[in-house]
Formats: sequence, C-alpha cells, structure tokens
Amino acid sequence: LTFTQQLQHIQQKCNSLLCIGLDPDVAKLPSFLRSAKNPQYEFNRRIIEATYDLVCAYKLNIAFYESAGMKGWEAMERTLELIPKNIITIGDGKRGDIGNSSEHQARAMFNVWKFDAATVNPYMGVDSVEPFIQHPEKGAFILALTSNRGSNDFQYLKLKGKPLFEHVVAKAKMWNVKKNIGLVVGATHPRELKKIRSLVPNMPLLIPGIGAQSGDLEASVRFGCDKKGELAVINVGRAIIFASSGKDFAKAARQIARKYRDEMNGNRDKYFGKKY
Ligand code: NUP
Repeated sequence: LTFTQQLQHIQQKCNSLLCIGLDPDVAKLPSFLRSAKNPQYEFNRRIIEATYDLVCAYKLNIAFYESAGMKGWEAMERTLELIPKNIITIGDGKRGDIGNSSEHQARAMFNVWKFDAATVNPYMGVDSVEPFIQHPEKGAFILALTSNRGSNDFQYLKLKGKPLFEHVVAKAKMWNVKKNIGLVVGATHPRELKKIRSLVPNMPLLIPGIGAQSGDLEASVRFGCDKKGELAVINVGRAIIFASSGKDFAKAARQIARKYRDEMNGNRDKYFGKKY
C-alpha cells in the first residue's frame, strides 16, 4: 500500500482525522512525573494509552526529544515502540539538505526511528526531497504554508504571478509519482487552505495550528479534506497533552481529544453529508 492508502485506511477504521502532537516539553510535564526514570516516556505512555482509539496519527516533533539529550532519544525510541502499528507516526523534523546528506536524514527517519512519514522543508529543492519519496509506503509531508507568523516573510512572495507556496504545491504534485507526498498547511490560513486543496484534490494535508495557535478547526475540516471527507490530518499538540498538569492529565487529554475528534466529525457530517 502507498502511504496515502495507509492513511485512508486508518482514517476510515478509526473514524478520525485527529493527530495528536507528542511534544513533551520537559518544563511542562506534570511535576509528579519528574522523579520518573524517563519522564518524557512516562508522559507519552500515559497519553497514548488514553487516546490511541481516538486518533489516526501521532506526530513527534524531534526537537522536544533532542533537547532532552540522550534520555530524549530513548524516550522517542520507546514511545514509537508503543504506538499501535496501524496508527500513522509522523517524524516532524522539517528535514532537507544536499542530496547526499538528505539520504542520511531519510534513513534516520524511516529506517532507524521507523516513522511512517516525515516532514520535509522544500527550500533546497528536488535532490533534498528525493530521498524521502523513494518508498511508496513511507510518506513525506512537504512544508507548503506554515502556521506561524513568519510564514509571511517568504511563503507569500509573488513569483511569476503566484505566491511562493503555490510553486511548492505545483512541484510537490509533479514529484508525487509514488503517491506518498503530502503537504503541510497551517490551520491559521483557511483561505489558502481552500486554494491548496483545489490544486491537489487527492493529497494528504497535514494541518497544524489548532488549539494553542488558534487555527480554524471548521475551515480545516471543510477545506482540508478531499471530496470524501478524508485525507486531512489535523494536528493538536499542547491543547490536548497539557490539558491538565495534575495527576489526571491523561484523563483530561482523553476528554479534550475526544472533543476535538467529535467536532471534526461533526464538520464532516455538515460539509460531506456522511454520518461520521
Ligand atoms: O506550520 C507548521 N506549524 C506547526 O505548528 C508546521 C509544523 N510542523 N508545526 C508543528 O506542529 C509545531 O512545530 C508543533 O510540533 C506542532 C503544533 O503544536 P501545537 O501548537 O498544537 O502545540
């Protein structure tokens, strides 16, 4: 199966567009976990056990593990072993380098950590992306339009009458011969999301920015999904994993995760006329 097909299957099976961002910022972990041997791992374990039936994917931002040193790498490895096999795992490292170095980045993401997909920064062009799109079953989410304030600096610059991010979308579409490419589009840009979905009707879209960054959930579903109400992977990190900092944090995370999943499905009912 191609990456895109795997994503379709899990979204249908679990009836969810929700991706939880496992970004276990050490400074924000519940204090009672600080004495654990590996607090990040203990935190993730409880979050996963409380939410795995509600999600199609987990996204791990590598920086939150790397910044905790060797313990962080260990937490990431053990976390990935825990996630049920049919749930998509996304390694968010925004990779991309000269071809020779990118090959090693792709090997790290897919062969060492065994992520199902990685995020890739397209700035360095085709040879920087190629190593990430060699295997049909492994996905590459290419940054098209990011959710942050700084997305204004370069991504909207007009070139040959079109904003830069649309050039990225066009290239990604050309490169997608193995049906394993997706795009990252921030939930903070609903109008552009609609435009991008019209340009790539069949590509997975990874949509971060819901919750802590105040992105638009309704628009993310309405414009982020394909015609069937699928293929939007909507990431929520802090708003779920740090819903409570007490002993009940996993339970609180489950409650909020369910609320997000149901709200997404409510909007799929509304805009795609199916009962989810
Ligand atoms: O455009 C992007 N915006 C964004 O927030 C691309 C990303 N990969 N992210 C990541 O998504 C960000 O680095 C973090 O890991 C996650 C958002 O987390 P939160 O704001 O829901 O906590």
